Amino acid sequence: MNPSFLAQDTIAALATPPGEGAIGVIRLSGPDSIALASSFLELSPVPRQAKLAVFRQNGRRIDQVVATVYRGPASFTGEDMVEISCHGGTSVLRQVMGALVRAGVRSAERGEFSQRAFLNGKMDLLQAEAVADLISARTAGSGRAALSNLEGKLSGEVRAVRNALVEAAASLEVALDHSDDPTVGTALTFKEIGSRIEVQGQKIGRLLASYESGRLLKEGVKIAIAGRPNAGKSSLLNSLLSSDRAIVSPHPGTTRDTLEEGFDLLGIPAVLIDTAGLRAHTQDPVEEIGMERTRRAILESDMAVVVMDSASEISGDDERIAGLMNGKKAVVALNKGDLPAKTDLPRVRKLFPDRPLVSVSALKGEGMEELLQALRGQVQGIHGIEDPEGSEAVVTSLRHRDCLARAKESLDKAGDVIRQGGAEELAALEIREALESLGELTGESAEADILDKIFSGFCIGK
Ligand SMILES: Nc1nc2c(ncn2[C@@H]2O[C@H](COP(=O)(O)OP(=O)(O)OP(=O)(O)O)[C@@H](O)[C@H]2O)c(=O)[nH]1
Ligand SMILES: [Mg+2]
Repeated sequence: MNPSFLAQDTIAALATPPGEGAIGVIRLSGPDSIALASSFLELSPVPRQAKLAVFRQNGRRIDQVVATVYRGPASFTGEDMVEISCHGGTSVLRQVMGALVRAGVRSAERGEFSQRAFLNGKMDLLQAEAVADLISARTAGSGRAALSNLEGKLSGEVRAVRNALVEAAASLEVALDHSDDPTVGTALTFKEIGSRIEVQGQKIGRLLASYESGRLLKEGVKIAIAGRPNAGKSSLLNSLLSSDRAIVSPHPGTTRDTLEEGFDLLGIPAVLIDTAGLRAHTQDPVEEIGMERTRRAILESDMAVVVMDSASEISGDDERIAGLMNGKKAVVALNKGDLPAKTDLPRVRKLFPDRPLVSVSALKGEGMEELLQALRGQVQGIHGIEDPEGSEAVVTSLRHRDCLARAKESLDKAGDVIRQGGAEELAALEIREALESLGELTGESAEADILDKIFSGFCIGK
């Protein structure tokens, strides 16, 4: 981190989506932002007080705006900032941005406001990433998890672990430095250090376990819709999405390729995947490729909806599909419930033991609520996903998981050394390694290129 970072230049960007809108917000950050903005419009002398003003360039009126000044460090980035709420027209925003750039403001890079906030100590890396997660959250559940991390939930827990370990490492190092002088006491005894390492290791373990729900909340629960040709998979997808997304026809083998669509599973983000129907024999090489994709989609999904045609007998294809569901979370949708039933229900139960069965009619849109509840029930067992207030810290990215896993590994090694009465310097080294990994997580010891990579994934104006 570069403490002399504080603001060589002043940046600006449109903070709202481009296109027409009631307002479009342009924000500036950096040492000259207030002086520069003042050359175009009259600002309130009082920070955080919105003021109605006219944005003028060379005496020409461009827009009537509302501007707010923030004095650093009491601002999002920690620098002086100005937020100008313009009318959200493409031409107005282009002219205002153009005028600022000609006056010496630089157009901000992706994530540059957040990066400045991070570099100025306004938030740590986990919080900055949570801002991006909150912006891209597609459902209430993922938004809640992101907000709680933005407010510092995850950072707080990681910091508490770090503090406990710093003390343990310091005690070990004092013991090392004075190993020939038994009169020098340390804050913690060897035994206390051992149990502290164990407790902190368990805490990291719990955070690691939250990755499953974190990933699902961020990326969406992948739900493959599988079944034999013509069972009504594409019809079911369309019915759940309330749109004609996939082609439906009476010809078996209509769907050739997998088709994915985002979906709100009663507050939890999901991705529905329509697949090509699976059958034992086909002469068509394209259909064969499609079926291979179906098998892969099932394998890679978090759960499946097996669609069966309840108006016909169970076939060998249905049995083979049941075999693919081994060890997979699944719900069986007995489709075409509007037609006379021909399926042998006890046999279906035997084929899919312990799996919820729901009778639906994709054609008529019946039974969808029950199907959603059954799918939601499959998600319920996942640690932390049902947490209504987002009160548990949730790890949401592979980066987080990797840092935590490395920290845990180092701590486990340190624990082993101490248990076996081994060398203090080895244990101290492993604890230092763990601290380094945790520092990478919060950004304190993250390399510049890692930071650049993270922030460049943000949107412009954030
Ligand atoms: N009566 C009735 N017909 C249905 C229902 N669901 C689907 N169908 C009909 O069944 C036929 C096949 O539907 P699709 O949704 O294309 O079936 P699919 O499983 O996607 O088939 P493939 O893509 O070929 O694997 C179409 O003629 C649908 O109109 C239902 O609930 N009731
Ligand atoms: Mg289909």
